[in-house]
Amino acid sequence: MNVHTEPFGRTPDGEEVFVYALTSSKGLRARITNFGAILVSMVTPDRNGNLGDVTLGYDDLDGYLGQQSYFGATVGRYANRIGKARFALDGVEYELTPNEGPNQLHGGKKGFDKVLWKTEEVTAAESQAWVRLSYVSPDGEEGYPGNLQCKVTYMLTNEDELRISYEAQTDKKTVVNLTNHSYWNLAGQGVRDVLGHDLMIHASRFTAVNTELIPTGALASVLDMPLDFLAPKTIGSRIRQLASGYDHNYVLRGREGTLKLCAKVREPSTGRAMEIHTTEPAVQFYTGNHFDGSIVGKGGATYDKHAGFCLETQHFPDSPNKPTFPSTVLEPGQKFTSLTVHKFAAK
Ligand code: FUC
Repeated sequence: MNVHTEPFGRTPDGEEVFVYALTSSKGLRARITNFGAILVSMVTPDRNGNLGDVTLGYDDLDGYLGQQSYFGATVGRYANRIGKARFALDGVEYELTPNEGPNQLHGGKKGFDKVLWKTEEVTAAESQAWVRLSYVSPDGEEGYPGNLQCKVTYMLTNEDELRISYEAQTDKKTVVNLTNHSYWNLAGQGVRDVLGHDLMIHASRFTAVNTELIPTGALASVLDMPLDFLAPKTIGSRIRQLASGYDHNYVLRGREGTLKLCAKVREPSTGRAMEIHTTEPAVQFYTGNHFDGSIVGKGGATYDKHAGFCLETQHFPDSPNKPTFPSTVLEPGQKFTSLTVHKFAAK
């Protein structure tokens, strides 16, 4: 395995930003920047051994500085939505920065995707290579209580896996929900839309939501709905039955906290496949519904509607206001941990 560090530009404050390229002996390559702890690219072979970048994003730091799409980003302190941008802990009300109408999305105006992370460790060993990034989110940032010390580790293995793991600790009771927001296209980024990918999601229920995508508290069945991916189907097979595409939080089968199957995806023209396992209880499936061709991404590609899909492993949206949902509370003295494994293949 191999790790290569390259300069990636400077933030508007003049701080130097880097890209860490992790390469496996089979040629898989993951590039990660410490700005936003973003996965910049993921190169994997197709069934004929042709290498291709399977994530959407930008060629340079400038693209990421102002981005609204969360390409490849680490999302926090709370991924997904918190209704009315508020919650209470032990009778104390916390008001967050609203950034989607009255609600908060993906950690607020300046979430973890827009801050510079510190590089803790960059290592290449025989069968894995990894980079560990850290960020201390100060007490009160975007309205959240507690200084939160966060770590994200991206590890590439010789087993063709990209393993993304998280750790967090706080000095005051708080909430935390972290995810990676990569947009995948296994045909190769910018090639065509993702509607022809075969998808299986290991979930029979989803969190029912109101018109602002805030959960009602009910867990509804996917059966007999376009949301049912228990048996593999193409992403496009029923997408037209939905208003603009998929943007749903699926409740994964299996026990929370254990590494379990989340989803399997395969792109027929290249044979590229990806299998996701996670310790998280849910996954947000999003089909890039907001893309309209106006974003110029890597290699000059323009991203049209459904140019990529996200499978964001996470806790349920609005958990801080939903006592029946798995808890996202983190107490001082506890350690939050989370792991998601993406295994790539071509067949
Ligand atoms: C997903 C969705 C949101 C939003 C964002 C860019 O997480 O849940 O609706 O559009 O991506």
